[in-house]
Amino acid sequence: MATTKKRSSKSATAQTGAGGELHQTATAADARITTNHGVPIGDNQNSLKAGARGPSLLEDFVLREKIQHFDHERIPERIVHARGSAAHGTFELTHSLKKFSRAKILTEVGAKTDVFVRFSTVAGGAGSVDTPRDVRGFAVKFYTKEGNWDLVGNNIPVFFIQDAIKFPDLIHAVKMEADRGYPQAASAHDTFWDFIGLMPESTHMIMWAMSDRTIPRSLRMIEGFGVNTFRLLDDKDRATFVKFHWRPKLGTQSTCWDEAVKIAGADPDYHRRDLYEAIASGNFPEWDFGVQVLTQEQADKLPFDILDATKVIPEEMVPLKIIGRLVLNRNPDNFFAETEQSAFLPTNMPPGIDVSEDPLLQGRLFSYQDTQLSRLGTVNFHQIPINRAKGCPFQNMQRDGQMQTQVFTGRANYEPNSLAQAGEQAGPREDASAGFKTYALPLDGVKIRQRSESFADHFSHARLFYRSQTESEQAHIASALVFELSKVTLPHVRARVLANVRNVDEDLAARVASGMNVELPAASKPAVAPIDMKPSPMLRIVGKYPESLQGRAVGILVTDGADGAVVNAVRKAVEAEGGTVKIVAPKIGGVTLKNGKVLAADGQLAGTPSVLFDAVAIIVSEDGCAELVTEGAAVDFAKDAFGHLKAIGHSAEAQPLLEKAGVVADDGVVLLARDVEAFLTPARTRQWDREPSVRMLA
Ligand code: HDD
Repeated sequence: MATTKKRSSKSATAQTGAGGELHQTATAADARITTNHGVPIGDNQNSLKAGARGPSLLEDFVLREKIQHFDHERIPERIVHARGSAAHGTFELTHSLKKFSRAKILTEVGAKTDVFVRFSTVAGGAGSVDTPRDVRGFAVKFYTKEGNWDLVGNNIPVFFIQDAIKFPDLIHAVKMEADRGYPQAASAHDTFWDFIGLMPESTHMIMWAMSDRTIPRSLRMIEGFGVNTFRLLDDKDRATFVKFHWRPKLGTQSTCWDEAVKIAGADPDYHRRDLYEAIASGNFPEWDFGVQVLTQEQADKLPFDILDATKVIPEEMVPLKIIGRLVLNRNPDNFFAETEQSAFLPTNMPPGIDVSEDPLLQGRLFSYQDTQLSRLGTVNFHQIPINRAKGCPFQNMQRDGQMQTQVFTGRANYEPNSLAQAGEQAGPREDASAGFKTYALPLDGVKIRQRSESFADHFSHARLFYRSQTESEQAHIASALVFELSKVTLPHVRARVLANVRNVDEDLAARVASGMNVELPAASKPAVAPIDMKPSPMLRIVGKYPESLQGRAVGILVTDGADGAVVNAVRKAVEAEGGTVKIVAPKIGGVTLKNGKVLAADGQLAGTPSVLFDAVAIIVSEDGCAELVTEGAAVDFAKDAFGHLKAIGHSAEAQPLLEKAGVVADDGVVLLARDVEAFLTPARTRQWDREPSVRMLA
């Protein structure tokens, strides 16, 4: 496997890995299983008993240790973002931000910094599926020379609420309902929409959440955003504001809703597997890193407050500057040790980066450190290898605590001290010039619990987002709202949401009401009348991703007697463009081709539906097709591919199956000859034009 580092196997027990972590390995020379304390075990099959058929003895420390350790294997899952998948990688700065920041990570062009990135869903538990409609977390830990920098973002640039004090309410509302314990990993239920309707500030985020961005095709195809506004500080401690962005090289791509639902059954680990397999096969996912930098004066001129996390700064107003590149190139060796124990803290920032007064961010500065204590159980969680600052030394006068693994020498556990004068180790000292500094923000005010008036506009940005979308993206937002609100059982909750949506766009509200066959309520009264901003095409997905087979998967359904030359031609062409091919056959043992050769299958038809692919080819013989038309999984294979707007290449013999599946000829349905180019063109994208013929959109 390209990504798994070969580690030398000199010792039988433990070695130090790339990140200073201990790796447990065994060699042929000494592969003895031991207790946790190193005592070799003579029998790992039988417990110690009073006679062969008698009760077990308390004396059996081997049994007790093994069972006890097992009993304690689980730790509390994250209260949010519990389900995640992660990878190691490298960040390389391509353009310096020296003018604005003194952080080395933002100024040393060409320097490569190790990173660990964890993607996640928000609402579901650790064992939930990968493809619910949900925001995706995009948390990056940079192991910089000046300490860890954790940029803990999402794939959506705004948030539901403006003030952290509402976070527990938001999460309680979206998670499974308190009395019944369902639904799992779903926002389509009463309590979520009840909260949303009562919090009009969430309307902008709702537009994003109902868009296709929350049903991504792959974690390799999501954007990332720091969401909150941060500050950069230059070497004279002058400040500018900054927003951070990640742009996937493969473009932002999504599934269809019906497809996402079916993937959840076909492969609950769809995104995790996709990320793991891409990295394992050397197709390293890549993102551009961009910043929007703006001064206080520029911020003052904007028609919204940049400290309000429910607002975006349109790129048309403040352009995005690409300054770096992130590549994920190594899978974790151990899911628990790395992915599960990784702890991201928005408070981890090197000198030259600072927070803003955004009240959502301010609350985050407490929550993450605090949550690790209940999750990882000790103030020493920073010593867990994945969390350790490894780009630089870390040293201070903090001592002891549970699970302390450092062995300190000398007496210097306080500061200042004069022990050096006696020739003893004096320990570290503060660095007034290059150490972390907080921006000296002039402040003048009274203590008050009040939302700033500049946060009062809750609809202009929702309107901006909706009106910036293409027609089909707008239809998806309307349909998603219909789906979600149709699962709401309380009519007054639906009505309140609709009343808010009327302030976004009257047509959208009317479509959603009609999609539910309910009356349109009066519009809610906005605190501030929404304004119409110039549409921002940068907020779209459709038309923005590169039309390419790079990173895409093509499934080829074959039967006995299929033409192997056509199968090979498709495979060669797809792989040449960076796509992957999987052979799907009625039986896992494969098929015997027309030329008598056996073609092995990668997946059996019933377990490998077309939802797992971006495009499909159906290359079958006449007899093979006659069998497939009586097989529901084969009919669904073609029907779903068509319904999910995928290209279908097929042999002439596949026609009866296509007819049974209701596949109608269009530009995306291509008769395959040896020259497969005609299939590749539609296979590089989705057939959006087909959508009105296969789906009743709201
Ligand atoms: Fe959060 C985890 C992203 C607001 C409290 N958050 C967490 C993770 C991501 C985000 C990606 C998973 C990190 C990982 O992979 O381990 N959260 C965000 C973004 C927010 C945001 C982009 C809005 C700008 N979060 C937010 C608020 C609070 C929290 C307002 C609390 C006041 N978030 C947490 C947490 C978590 C967390 C409870 C759970 C696990 C963890 O921190 O380490 O502390």
